[in-house]
Amino acid sequence: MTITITAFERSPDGGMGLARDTRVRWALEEVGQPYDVRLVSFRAMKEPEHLKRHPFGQIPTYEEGDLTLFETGAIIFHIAERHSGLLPNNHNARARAITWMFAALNTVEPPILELAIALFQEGDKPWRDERLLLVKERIRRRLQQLAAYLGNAEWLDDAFSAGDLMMVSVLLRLRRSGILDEFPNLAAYVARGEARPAYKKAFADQLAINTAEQPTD
Ligand code: GTB
Repeated sequence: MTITITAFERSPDGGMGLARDTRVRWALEEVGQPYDVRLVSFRAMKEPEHLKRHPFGQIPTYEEGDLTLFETGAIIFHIAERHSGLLPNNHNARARAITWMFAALNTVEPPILELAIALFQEGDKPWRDERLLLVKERIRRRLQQLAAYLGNAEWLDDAFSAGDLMMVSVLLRLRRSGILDEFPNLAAYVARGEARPAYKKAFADQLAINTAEQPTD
């Protein structure tokens, strides 16, 4: 059955891979599933046709036959459950991999999202610098804990899993801030994720869309 995902027609990052469709693309590449991409503009995302797929008017979405999903975490969990390659067969190892997916989204990503909000939506506020300091402090606290847990291990729990895919994707958002480089083992962990052929293919495909000549209307 054909899989169709949605992605930004033109990503605000110009194709640096930070928009969440890259996570879904990466998962699909890891499990070897071909997919189509429906590109949507910011305006189209808020129109009824797209709101039927995504009640909050965002990307990514995932369609496969009569199944339509939104929320990157749910989409990647679905892909990992349907196809082998992203979740171990052992029940306990599988539960731990799923735990890391949740940890990436619910524990590590929130302060990183706060940083984006502080920089891009609250940058003109008089309290900007104080807030930035607090938010960066929260991020560093989380990264210290994660770095201590990871130590010299290659992946979070033995073999690469959907938990690593999600954690690496979340940490990638920090690269421009320089904070990631304060934690050499995490920076190396992210580099290992980026070196995977599936990530490279996913990144290249979304970059190609964002660097292609855009039609003028
Ligand atoms: N919880 C949802 C999920 O995990 O799927 C969040 C989805 C989401 O935030 N989607 C964003 C979106 O559609 C794109 S990924 N935004 C448009 C809107 O809300 O109107 C977030 C994102 C966007 C751009 C960059 N960037 O350019 O650096 C990074 C991340």
